[in-house]
Amino acid sequence: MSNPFSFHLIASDGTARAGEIETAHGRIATPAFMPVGTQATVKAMMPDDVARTGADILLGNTYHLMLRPGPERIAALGGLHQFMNWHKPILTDSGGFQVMSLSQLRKIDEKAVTFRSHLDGAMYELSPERAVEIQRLLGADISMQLDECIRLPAKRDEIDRAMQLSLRWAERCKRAFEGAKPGHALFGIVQGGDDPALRIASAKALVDMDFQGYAIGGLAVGEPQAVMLSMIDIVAPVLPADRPRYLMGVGTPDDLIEAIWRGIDMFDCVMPTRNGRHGVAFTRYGQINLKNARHADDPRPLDERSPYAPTRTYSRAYLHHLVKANETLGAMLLSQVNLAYYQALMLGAREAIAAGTFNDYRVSVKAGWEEGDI
Ligand code: PRF
Repeated sequence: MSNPFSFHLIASDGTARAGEIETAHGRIATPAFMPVGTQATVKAMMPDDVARTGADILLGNTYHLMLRPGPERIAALGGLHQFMNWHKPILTDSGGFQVMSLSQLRKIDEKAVTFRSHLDGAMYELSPERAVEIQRLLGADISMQLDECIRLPAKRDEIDRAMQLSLRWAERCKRAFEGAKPGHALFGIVQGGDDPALRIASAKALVDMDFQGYAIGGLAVGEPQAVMLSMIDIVAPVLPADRPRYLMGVGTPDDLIEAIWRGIDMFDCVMPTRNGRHGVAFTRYGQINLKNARHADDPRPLDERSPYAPTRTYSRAYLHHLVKANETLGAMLLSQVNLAYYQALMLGAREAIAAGTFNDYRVSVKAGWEEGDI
């Protein structure tokens, strides 16, 4: 029998928090960044390499895996951890957001979202109950409720409707999750767009339902960073201090630092791996576009002081060459370099929070991005 799911705070510094989540597949130090492993792989990376960057947990996607290879097949093959050879915790997103951004022809009603697969045109139905069942078949340590996320800007009526529907789906997901194995958790998702009153109403209603953790969804969907941060400022105080808080699909290193400062514990984003595959490195000096011809003769590594060996080892000239030649190794190395940078940023945040110096840390990492490397 595995340990129950738990979260405890280790330290706080103003509203910033450092803590630890315990799951069926082990511990997650927070603030935590979750690399995105959409199709049962973090693109261009071996699972051991993902772990070596410092990741405690990965994100998987209900939407992609329900279409291919199918959750029943993954369950028969021993679950997602076994299938992809990743034996640390996995959080799965519920699919609602991906249906909205990827599928053609979709219809949302009270019962479910019905959509046409972007792969072969077949019709699928994803209800709150099926979303929970799929995540159980995958063996997710942390499952997410099915929600409806809408792009901003949007009319208040539309934001309100999607938020209320998400609350009703939250209740159905909670009921469907009853009887889950120990060490597994279900998180609710706060919606409400850029409307403070709707955000507060959503958060309060979810807190009354008593989830094991709370996500803030519906942000980084077209609004300015200042609006996103003000929504976190409004929602975080409504959430219980003893549960983890997850900002979905965010973001840049600056977004992460600013959100941690406001009390967020968990993040996921495709940015480090996607930008890496497109030739962009994240470093203490900010983003470096290795496609740029100015790197062609540069023998320096990306960051000679990095604790991560590949970041110290390969010259900018070599990385430039790999990227220009479209070599697979370029995508592999830059995905690793970027995830290692994101993880180092999280480790630095955890240490600074424990030391009570998070604001100094925040100011100094931002100064590094501003200064650049020349
Ligand atoms: N809901 C879900 N997944 C998400 C989001 C959301 O609102 C976002 C928004 N940034 C990213 N991923 N279920």
